[in-house]
Amino acid sequence: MPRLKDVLFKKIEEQRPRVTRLLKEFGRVELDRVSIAQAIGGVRGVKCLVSDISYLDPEEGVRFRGKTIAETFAALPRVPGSEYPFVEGFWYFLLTGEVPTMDQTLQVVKDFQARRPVPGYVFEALRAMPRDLHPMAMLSAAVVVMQRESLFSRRYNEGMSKGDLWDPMYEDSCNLLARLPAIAAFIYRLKYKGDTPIPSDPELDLGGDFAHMMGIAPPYDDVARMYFILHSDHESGNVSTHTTRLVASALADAYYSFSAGVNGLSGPLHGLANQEVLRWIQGKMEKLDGRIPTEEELAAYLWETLNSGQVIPGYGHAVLRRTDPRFEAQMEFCEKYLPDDKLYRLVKMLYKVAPNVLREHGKARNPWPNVDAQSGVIQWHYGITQYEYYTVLFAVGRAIGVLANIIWDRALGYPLERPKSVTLDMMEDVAGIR
Ligand code: NMX
Ligand code: MLT
Repeated sequence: MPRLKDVLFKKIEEQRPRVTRLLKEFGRVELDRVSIAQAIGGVRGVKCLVSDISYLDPEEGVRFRGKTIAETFAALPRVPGSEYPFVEGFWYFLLTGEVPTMDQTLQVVKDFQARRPVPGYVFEALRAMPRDLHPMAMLSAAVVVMQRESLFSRRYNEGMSKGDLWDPMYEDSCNLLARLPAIAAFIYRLKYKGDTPIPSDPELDLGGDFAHMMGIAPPYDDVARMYFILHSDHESGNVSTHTTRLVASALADAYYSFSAGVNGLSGPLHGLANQEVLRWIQGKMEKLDGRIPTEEELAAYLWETLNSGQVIPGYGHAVLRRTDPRFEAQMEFCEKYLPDDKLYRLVKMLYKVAPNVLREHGKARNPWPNVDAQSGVIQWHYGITQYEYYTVLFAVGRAIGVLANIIWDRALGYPLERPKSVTLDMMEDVAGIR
């Protein structure tokens, strides 16, 4: 049976001529134009990035390698006795675009198990950090510290051909991805469980081992698998994917690049919103001495937040114009496993009330919930009440998508990313007002 790396290389060889042809024969064909509003407004909607890993349709939501979330979950081999697929099989799928067989999946599981041991100095570095450091800062630092292991940097320094760069990028990415669950679980148990790490179980798959190292019983293993897959990628323009690719375009290795992506994810308008949702909801419950608010009370709280100039966390999106299907996928899980959970009932009520309030407020282009509106509820239910930790879970999932992206970036020889900036004077000249 060919290894994932061999299957990937075959795919790379198939794709390379497509890029060469597009560049050579059609390089001057216009994909898009840029307006002043777009230049000032965060490059919203400008088609200027390329990725085959996932695509985000505003009306439909994300597709991973052409498959919707439901199709992805249905197609991939499942962990025996579990309702969700192996994360390792999903990695195979994102990298190659091919749904792996069970044997191919198990081959990756085995490969990842061998790559799993985290160098001891990473844990020592984490232990030396102040315990009240945000877990995202800890994660980012741990990943950068592990840069010492980078094969890409070593081989680049030894001098290697541009066409081969994808190979050590693949090795670094697999090593990093295989080790991230142990690092994330270590941070959790260091910060919140009195430094009581649980060693990895070498027999388990990535999701199962993560649940085991967190010390949380099933079905949390399925929560982990679902969560990591759902958060993996959201086409390429989102802050964490774009940052990781941008940094990697300077031929920085996977450790430096992903650490930068983690830093981007830690912003409250991006991944940190899942922590903010819980903080916001808890804020309301505290005011009511733990009581679930009525719809009217919730609407008044939404207005209070908006009128004080803050955003409603977990609502709105830069691209989506409907309820995020990742929100719906998590809702399905909640309906099945925790329909009576207090927080879940509140999130459901919020889903009923918030879109109308946001529409009436009239600013947000998309009044519907995004992935972050739901994810903290599930974590809280399974005992992770330290909501500042939630974005770390998002980051472990996001690693799958961004690392797949940077392997392909090197495989297809994409160059240094370097867009052009203009001055306000220049824009006023173009507008004819100066
Ligand atoms: N609550 C209040 N105002 C909002 C919201 C919201 N949830 N969403 C958008 N707006 C405002 C936005 O701040 C902007 O105001 P202004 O004109 O004063 O600058 C206006 O509506 C237009 O923004 P949009 O074009 O609809 O959204 P944009 O693409 O600029 O931003 C987000 C997208 C996701 C940053 C924005 O919807 C937001 O801040 N949402 C809350 C935070 C959040 O949930 N982020 C997580 C996104 C998903 N993720 O994981 O990354
Ligand atoms: C993401 O998953 O990255 C977020 O939904 C943000 C985005 O797509 O812009």
